[in-house]
Amino acid sequence: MTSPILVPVLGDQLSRNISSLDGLSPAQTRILMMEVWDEATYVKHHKQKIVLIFAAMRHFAAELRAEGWQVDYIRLDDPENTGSFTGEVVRAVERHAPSEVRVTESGEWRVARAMEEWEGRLPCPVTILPDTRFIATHADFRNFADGRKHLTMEYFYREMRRKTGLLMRRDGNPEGDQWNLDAENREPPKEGLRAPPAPKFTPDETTRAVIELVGTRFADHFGDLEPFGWPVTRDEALEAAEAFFTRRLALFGPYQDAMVHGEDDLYHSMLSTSLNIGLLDPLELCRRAEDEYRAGRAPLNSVEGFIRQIIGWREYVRGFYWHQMPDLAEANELAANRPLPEFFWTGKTDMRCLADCIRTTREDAHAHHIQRLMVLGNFCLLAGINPRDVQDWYLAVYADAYEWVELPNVSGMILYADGGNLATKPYAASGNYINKMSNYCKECSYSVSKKTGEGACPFNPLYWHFMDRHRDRLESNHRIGRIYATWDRMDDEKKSDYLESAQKFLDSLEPARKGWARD
Ligand code: FAD
Ligand code: DLZ
Ligand code: SF4
Repeated sequence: MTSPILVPVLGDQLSRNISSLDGLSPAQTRILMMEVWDEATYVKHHKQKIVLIFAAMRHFAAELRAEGWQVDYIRLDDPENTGSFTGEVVRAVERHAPSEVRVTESGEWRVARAMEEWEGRLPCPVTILPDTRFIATHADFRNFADGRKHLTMEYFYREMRRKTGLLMRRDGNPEGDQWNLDAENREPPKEGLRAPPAPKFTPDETTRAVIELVGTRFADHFGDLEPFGWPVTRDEALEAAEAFFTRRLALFGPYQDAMVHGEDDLYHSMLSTSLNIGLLDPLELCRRAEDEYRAGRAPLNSVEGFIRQIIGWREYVRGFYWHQMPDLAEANELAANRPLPEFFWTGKTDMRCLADCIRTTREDAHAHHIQRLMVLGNFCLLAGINPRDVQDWYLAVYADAYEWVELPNVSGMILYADGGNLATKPYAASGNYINKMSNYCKECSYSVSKKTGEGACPFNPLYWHFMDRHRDRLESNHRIGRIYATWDRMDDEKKSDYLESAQKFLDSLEPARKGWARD
């Protein structure tokens, strides 16, 4: 082959429809895939996340080769491996003297900045193409955001419904005459609520080799290595999706916010890991969900709820990330400065809700949305944990975590660190909310009904401590300001009981030792 086009395909671009391969033939192309130390360690990812990416990359490379593509696949342990994307692209250019390097834009700011420097370092042109796996382009988001005071997701979501036609009627109105059925997505769990299990996939020889590699090379990273059951090929991901549509979707809506001890994922899809690396396409999933509604097999609140998560939240946070970076990574509106407690890594806490969410995170590299938001996130918000520690934790521990989706959720949704651009109010809640939406409290060593003092659920005093210390910032917020009338009606003794209980609890937190998230 003379002067091929070199196409680096990153670990979250494992799709035959990736824009960098569009219009190319195997004869003119050299694909480059690389397992690199920098990506595996810029935060110390959960072991299963590294297995997922490397195993999916190796399977994808094998599929491409079977179709006739020429793939340079650089393994982590290849002796010449430089450990970075840039180093490997430079080496591949030296090997093949390509006429052009063509790549799909990176999902992350950090890597996008590195890619922008390739042109200056390489003797050939570099073309960076848009990532067409997303429904909203960067320009779509800019058009939505320009001139708006608040970047409310709801209005963006409606534009995405119109753009895709999903759950739209011919007359231009939404199916069911309502855009958003969120109010029908909040059923507390019934006694004994159990969901059909999500499929787990037995690792084949390729995946087993990666498990061994990760067990050896990343032994000090957080999380259980096995059992590993995530889909690592498109066929497996499609099987997981089908299982969701036929067995879980119908009850996804009502129980979207419910939490049950031991039922880690309830009716959630467990598809984010496959979606985020390109094994599944967001639109194909939404159209499949819509089919279930049209065939009368799933109700509107479930199907709209699922579609909203994908063309609403997922697209929105991606647009928001690129719109707000790089400032978003540094934002700390509430001046939160407490270090993350050690128990986020060890799971050793008497708070049963937190212990359970951390356990599922350690075992599966996954926790569902309300666990991430209203248990773990709510704790970080109320306790005033600094955004940098929280970002590192979420980025490291979840198999679906990439900065474009993690950061807006962490800094915007849970911490209010962006000053309310993403969330119109902080998602602050006392133990009451967790008690209503879960069965955690029944067997907790704290009492959720006790407000202060020994044995009181820590969320109760922490809630008022948070409200009190941020009064200046939050009182004028029309969605939360009314809460101060309740605070003001309390007598001074009760107020100081709350504040003292919270302070005592905060003082008892042991900060995480260095080295969990980064070396
Ligand atoms: P389901 O509940 O079945 O939802 C379907 C799909 O909708 C998901 O697969 C996901 O692609 C999308 N989705 C749902 N909620 C969101 C959201 N808030 N933002 C973006 N997409 C969403 N999701 C990630 O993919 N990666 C992350 O790093 C990530 N970090 C998060 C951090 C915090 C603090 C919070 C509150 C949420 C985070 N989420 C993240 C969103 C959400 O929790 C996960 O997408 C979800 O738990 C994945 O499980 P699932 O596939 O079963 O989701
Ligand atoms: C997350 C990750 C990890 C752990 N390792 C690799 C890798 O070795 N090679 C690779 O191509 N991609 C990896 N990834 C995913 C990248 O971090 C991701 O592609 C970039 O962050 C861009 O979004
Ligand atoms: Fe969590 Fe409080 Fe309930 Fe215990 S009592 S499970 S700490 S909300």
